[in-house]
Amino acid sequence: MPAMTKKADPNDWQSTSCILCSTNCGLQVRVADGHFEKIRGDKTNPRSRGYTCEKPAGLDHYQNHADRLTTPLRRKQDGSFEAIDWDTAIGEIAARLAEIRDTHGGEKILYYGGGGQGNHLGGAYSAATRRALGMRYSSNALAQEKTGEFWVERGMFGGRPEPDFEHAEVSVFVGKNPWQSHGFERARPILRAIAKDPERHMIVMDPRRTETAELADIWLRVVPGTDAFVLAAMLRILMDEDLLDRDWLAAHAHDGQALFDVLSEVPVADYCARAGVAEGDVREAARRIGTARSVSVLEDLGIEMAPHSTLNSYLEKLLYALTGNLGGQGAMNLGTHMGKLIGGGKANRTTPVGGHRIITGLIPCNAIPEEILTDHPDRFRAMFIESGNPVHSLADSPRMREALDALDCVVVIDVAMTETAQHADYVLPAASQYEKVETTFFGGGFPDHVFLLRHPLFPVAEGTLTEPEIHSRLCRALGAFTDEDVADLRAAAEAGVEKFGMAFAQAMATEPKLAAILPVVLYETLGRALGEGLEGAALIWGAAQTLASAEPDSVRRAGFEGEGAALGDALFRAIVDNPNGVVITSDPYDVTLERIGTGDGKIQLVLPELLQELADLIDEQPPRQTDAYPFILAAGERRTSTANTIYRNPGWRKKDADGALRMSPADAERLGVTTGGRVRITTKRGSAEAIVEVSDTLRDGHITLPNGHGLEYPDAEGRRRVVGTPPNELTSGEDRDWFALTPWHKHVRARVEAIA
Ligand SMILES: Nc1nc2c(c(=O)[nH]1)N[C@H]1C(S)=C(S)[C@@H](COP(=O)(O)OP(=O)(O)OC[C@H]3O[C@@H](n4cnc5c(=O)[nH]c(N)nc54)[C@H](O)[C@@H]3O)O[C@H]1N2
Ligand SMILES: Nc1nc2c(c(=O)[nH]1)N[C@H]1C(S)=C(S)[C@@H](COP(=O)(O)OP(=O)(O)OC[C@H]3O[C@@H](n4cnc5c(=O)[nH]c(N)nc54)[C@H](O)[C@@H]3O)O[C@H]1N2
Ligand code: SF4
Ligand SMILES: [Mo]
Repeated sequence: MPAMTKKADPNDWQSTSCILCSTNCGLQVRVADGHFEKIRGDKTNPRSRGYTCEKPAGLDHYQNHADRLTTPLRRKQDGSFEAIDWDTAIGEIAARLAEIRDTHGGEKILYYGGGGQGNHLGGAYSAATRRALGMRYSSNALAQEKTGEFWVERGMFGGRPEPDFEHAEVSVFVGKNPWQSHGFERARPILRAIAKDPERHMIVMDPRRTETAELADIWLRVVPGTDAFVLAAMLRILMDEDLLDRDWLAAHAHDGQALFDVLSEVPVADYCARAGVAEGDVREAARRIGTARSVSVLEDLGIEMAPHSTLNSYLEKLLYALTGNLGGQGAMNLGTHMGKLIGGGKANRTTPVGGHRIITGLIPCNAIPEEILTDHPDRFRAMFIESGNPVHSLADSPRMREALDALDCVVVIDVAMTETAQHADYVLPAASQYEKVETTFFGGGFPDHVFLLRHPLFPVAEGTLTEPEIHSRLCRALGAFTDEDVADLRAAAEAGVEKFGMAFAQAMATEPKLAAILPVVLYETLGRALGEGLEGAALIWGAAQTLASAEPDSVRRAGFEGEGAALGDALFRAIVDNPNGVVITSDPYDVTLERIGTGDGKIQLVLPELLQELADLIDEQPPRQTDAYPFILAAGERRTSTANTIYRNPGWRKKDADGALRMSPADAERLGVTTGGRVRITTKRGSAEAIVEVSDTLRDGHITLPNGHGLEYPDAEGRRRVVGTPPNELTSGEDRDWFALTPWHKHVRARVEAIA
């Protein structure tokens, strides 16, 4: 097959995308000598249209830093690591995991991770290794934030509706600070435009006066952890004031009577008082939502990582579902999907030891330690961790370390020597996200779905391999395939993509051995024919074929032509040729109602599992401060100085270098501290030090720490130091949602003392 793209001139600006948050804004960069030299927004990207925030300016801190891994490592008896070569590493890992499979069963090996904010291809290729080893369980960070929301969306809509804030008359943010955390394209200009426009309104529910709250028309400053009361009150007001879209509901939703019965018991004034918000403001917010032409709503960690997590997600979705804001410009819409962000998996599965609900195929992160630290015969015996740092990012870091140390074998694939890698038996160094083809499967937008496949900007770093290559070598070492098995498909790929498509379909239908490791087969055949650097794009060909066959009209509306496989091939070619992003599907708004995937195409307003919790709110008093723990700590706030743990070098932070503990002026005065002063934070789980920043954006009794800080990194003398406060030394896996087990990181009871 001829090479699909010309080799880039290093002096040219090259299109790529940012990997620091799920928005993945388009970038243009110039690179030289293995470094980023210049970085700017890509005006030709159809989605971000030149926008970026300040964070990608530091991307060289990701690409080049002192903690990058450059060789496979093996743990020695004394606990230290020794460098080994790739063949030894692959051979030993395959042998040890195969032994665990043969002794205890492959399902005793837990897969964790698979991707972060900018890379989802590693996880997609891991499907082959997982099948080769008989692994059945997996988890990743989504199962400590979004699984409750996914369950609600699946139950109500059979899909994941996307907001359209660019056009919404009313925009609602619940426990979400898009000014800092984004979560949709061009967040800051869009927020500013809404704030300026007298015809459009913004409603924000947040206990802190965030940058987004500053721009809001109505800011509901809830007492932390009381959102369920406010949301329930708003729904009751919509009912009472006849603001439900009854005709629309009759046409598009199942009967909601069981829900309305519970809502009609909600005491509006009482619930507003419990949440510390003025009833008039809540009524005003409900009226705006109920009377607007279009409403878009976005929730995030502020309600997901807080009491009533899954119930909050349900009530938040009802705000737009009951007012008919599904389908239409400025409202919520159901788009197309390129590849799978979340696993499907059989329904009603539970975890092997604790019997916890598995949602969208993911074991709740909070269950992981208890599925290991037990003598139960079904406990996990090994973990395969890829592009995830559970020791640092999951609740209760001490217990996660204990769990990893109790396993028979831990394998970590990462670019950096992380807190998790420190506890591995084998560490495999991956090529960075700018040294290989990569992409993400986050939502691509509606009505136009933009997809972007990044090309490598740098050669694969010495000593590292890409994830597809690692999985291919593991599968080979496990005996899952040989060169001979894929020889015919290789020849077909060399003859062109059309020939390959037919041969591949045939092989998948007749050779179960190859079908089981489909991603690696694609990589070894079509991938090799795509040419150096593009091998990992092979799976995207498969995804393009799947999309073209599932949504041919949407793909054609985006300008692609062809029948059957030819349509998928055309789509694939455009994706590979446009690293600045390409519109892959285009939809009319009314397609949303046709995409409701509940089985009969109607919205489910009643989720029976959550109705009792909603009814029981009546007996719940809001959290009271206690003498032992007078503060509510939000452990993990998005700031200009945070990007999960993607930047490990603290030198990238120009502001907030230490990741300050924010507190209100009155609290600071009471404790006798000022900005820059040192304090000790103590929770029931642990204790840590932090520097204070006095901030009038906080309520009294509410304190916040940034997420992603407190990483270990070598200083100028090469000594490993922790800079900032690692939030999960303070959190516990026990404080969590009963339904999805989501941790209450925004609601950690804490005590603070000044230290001299
Ligand atoms: N700069 C930056 N951006 C990021 C990231 C990053 O690390 N840095 N990470 C990305 C990721 S992985 C994610 S998941 C998103 C998360 O994005 P967000 O969820 O927006 O981020 P947070 O700041 O963690 O929490 C949002 C808000 O919840 C509020 N909050 C706290 N307690 C409560 C409460 O009880 N009720 C309500 N209503 N609100 C409350 C906080 O004050 C905060 O403003 O950000 C993404 N974007
Ligand atoms: N207390 C508290 N804890 C939190 C949060 C909070 O608000 N409070 N936020 C939570 C949220 S929402 C999230 S999403 C998680 C995020 O936490 P994690 O899922 O652990 O994710 P990241 O920090 O995004 O990065 C994961 C890993 O990917 C590695 N990596 C980068 N590029 C590559 C690559 O190309 N290949 C491989 N193999 N590895 C690579 C990085 O070095 C890093 O170790 O943190 C969670 N933890
Ligand atoms: S908004 Fe997110 S993806 Fe866009 S430039 Fe900032 S960090 Fe990168
Ligand atoms: Mo996240």
